[in-house]
Amino acid sequence: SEEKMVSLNTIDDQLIKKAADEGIETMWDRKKAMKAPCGFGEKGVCCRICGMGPCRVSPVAGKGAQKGICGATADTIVARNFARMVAAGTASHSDHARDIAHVLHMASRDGNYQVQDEKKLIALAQEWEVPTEGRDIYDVAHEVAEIALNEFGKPFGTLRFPDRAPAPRRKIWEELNIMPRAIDREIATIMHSTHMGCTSDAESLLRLSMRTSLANGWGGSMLGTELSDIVFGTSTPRMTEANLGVLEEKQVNILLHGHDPCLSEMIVAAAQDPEMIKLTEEVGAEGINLAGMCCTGNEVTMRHGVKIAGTFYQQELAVLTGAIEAVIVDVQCIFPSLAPITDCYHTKFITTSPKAKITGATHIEFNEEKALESAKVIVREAIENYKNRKQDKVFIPQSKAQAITGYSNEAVIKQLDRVVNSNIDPQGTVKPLADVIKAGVLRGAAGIVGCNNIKTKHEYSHIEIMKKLIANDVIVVTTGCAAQAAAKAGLLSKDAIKLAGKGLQAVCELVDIPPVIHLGSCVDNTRIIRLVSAVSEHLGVDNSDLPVVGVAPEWMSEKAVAIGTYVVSSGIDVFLGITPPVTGSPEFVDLLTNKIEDMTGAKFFIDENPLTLADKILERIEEKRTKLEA
Ligand code: BF8
Ligand code: SF4
Repeated sequence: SEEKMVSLNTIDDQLIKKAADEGIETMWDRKKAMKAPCGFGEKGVCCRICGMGPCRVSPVAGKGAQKGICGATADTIVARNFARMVAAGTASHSDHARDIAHVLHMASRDGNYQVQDEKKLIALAQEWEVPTEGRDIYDVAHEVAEIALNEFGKPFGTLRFPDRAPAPRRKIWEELNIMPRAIDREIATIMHSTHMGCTSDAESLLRLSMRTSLANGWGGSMLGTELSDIVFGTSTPRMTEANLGVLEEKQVNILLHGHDPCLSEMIVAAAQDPEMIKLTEEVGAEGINLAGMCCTGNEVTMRHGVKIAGTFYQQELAVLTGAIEAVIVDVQCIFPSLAPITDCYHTKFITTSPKAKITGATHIEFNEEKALESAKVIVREAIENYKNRKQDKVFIPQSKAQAITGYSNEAVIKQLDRVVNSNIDPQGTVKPLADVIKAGVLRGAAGIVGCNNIKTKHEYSHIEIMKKLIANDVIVVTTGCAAQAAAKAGLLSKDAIKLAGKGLQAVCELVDIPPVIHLGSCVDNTRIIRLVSAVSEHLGVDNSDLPVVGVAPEWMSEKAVAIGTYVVSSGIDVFLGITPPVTGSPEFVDLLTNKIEDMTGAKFFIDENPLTLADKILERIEEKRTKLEA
């Protein structure tokens, strides 16, 4: 019911009540004002692609308009709309990665951006056959960056990273003709093929979507992860705290929200600058408290242990505390409503990217060429704003949980090394993980990822599914806002080991990890597909043979659609807790939830009830086990 949706938990409810008392509008008010969503849009059968439309065709066969003016059927319209979501998601992740490649290209020994992980840079250079012997590391970095940038628009050939996939998987991609070419090219091809009067065949549109999604997972997103690790350091496990209780009464609170570490890393550096610390003392604050939100929150927690203020749905709630001096954002998942809501307090809302200018915000463009200086200008705004905080409007809910964040694949393997007898087996492989999965000590693994969505009770699905899976000896890795939900629920701490089944408990104790493992931001879902691929290669099987699943219980963004599609295309089943706008086409639903399995060995499962979704996940994992053990 409506009531249940708004009632989140005592912490958030207190802030929602505060909003009501102060006459401030939130997403829950707007949801109410929206009334029922448009049935055509919900089912994906509204086409706005040309000026003869919009054409809304009937989602029911044999009743109402069956075709658009041009003759496009519901199947065509749904498949085209889906493809465009994949293209937008791929563009977002990949354009984020492009900025990091540019930053690597400008990195220098005495500059603001440096190479933090030389080992990873050298490994990538060798993979790409860039000479490294006797060369200055920065020359290598610049050449690697240039190759990375060429992956976006090279006129010939296919992408480089798909070479990292297991051989049987590459064969499938070649046979399906979905081996991705240049990243920008795949996005452009979708925009072209979905233009009025191009591809109308639903299955062809799905294949185009798959190829473009692979240009994300094994292209743009993977570059995002790799190059971020090289420039900012590969993440290592660290203790942190999560939820709005991390905000400090007597410090300058800066909320870092968005995605791109090029900005947030510099804000972290600026906040430690002696000049900024002095200014903080001058305004009478006890320090600068950075708190992260959404994927930027993941990026800075995994590399610096910066505390997590909360997830996507808490962005307005964070401002409602009245305790934030500045909300600093770059790109993606930022509510335009942050402008009017920050206006109700002293809080400054600072946009920094020409790609995400927001009406009513203060725009201070971040200049990568003068990154630290630029970040200091922004941080100064926040510090100077401390004196404007209105104490009578401040309410910080006293709730936070302990969490361990920042397991890269390298960090996971390091934990696994604890159980390797180096007289028998080499260190530095996924063998211990592959062994316990094969033996059934762990029944399987799940990547639980993605957003919050107002269509469901916030975080309930994430947490219920995580708890059910770990109790059944399924190890969970997590990224994005799902990871932050897990942090807030205490599932990223070793205390949560007691919630796990016996097998998983034993594994967690032995290798000293929590049962739910934080692998980073949403671009870092590439860490998951690489980990799965490493286990497949170790066992000499394909990804689709493993008892491994992807789950997006509360997804909302186009990026999530692109991720889900590349995960299925990579041979891993994806379980969705929110129905995508495809149900107006029985053919496309059948493609996603059935026929795609014949192509990729994996498919989508959709169920909006998290409890039955979890049952289906466990069932599927056992089904895959039967084959693996045969
Ligand atoms: O890329 S999980 S709400 S923050 S889209 Fe956005 Fe979804 Fe959060 Fe990061 Ni990912
Ligand atoms: Fe209508 Fe076809 Fe134009 Fe879409 S492309 S708006 S279905 S005429």
